[in-house]
Amino acid sequence: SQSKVGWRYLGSRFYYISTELKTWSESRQDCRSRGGDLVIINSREKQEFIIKQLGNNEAWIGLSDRDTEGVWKWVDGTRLTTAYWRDGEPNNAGDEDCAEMLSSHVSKSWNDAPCSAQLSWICEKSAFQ
Ligand code: 2F8
Repeated sequence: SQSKVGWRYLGSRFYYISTELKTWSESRQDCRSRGGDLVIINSREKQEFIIKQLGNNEAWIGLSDRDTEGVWKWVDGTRLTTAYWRDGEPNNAGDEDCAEMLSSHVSKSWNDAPCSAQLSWICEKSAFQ
């Protein structure tokens, strides 16, 4: 199996926060090359865990509305249900189709940003592979 150096463990899954900066698509490619994908945040526990790992930083998560404006989907194709947007987000300011996590209040920490922005990113992969 692949290296787990730099990965943190929660609930049978590993999470990795990059130190480099990349666009959303390049970030996703990196996660896939590591045997995972950009993180899907589908519980309050995961949201809290990721916020703690992130520290004073911002990073891509596996959420975008690139296919249909205003329809936010996770990288596994599922629709967004529970969301943790900042107040006033997503606002598509300019043209923003990719979601990032910012270090702010745990229940309000996401922003939509231009997919071409260079940010850190968060990968997730199963512990069983
Ligand atoms: O005030 C919220 C606003 O802040 C920035 O725009 C000024 C963000 N832009 C980028 O991250 C590129 C907006 O996404 C955000 O809505």
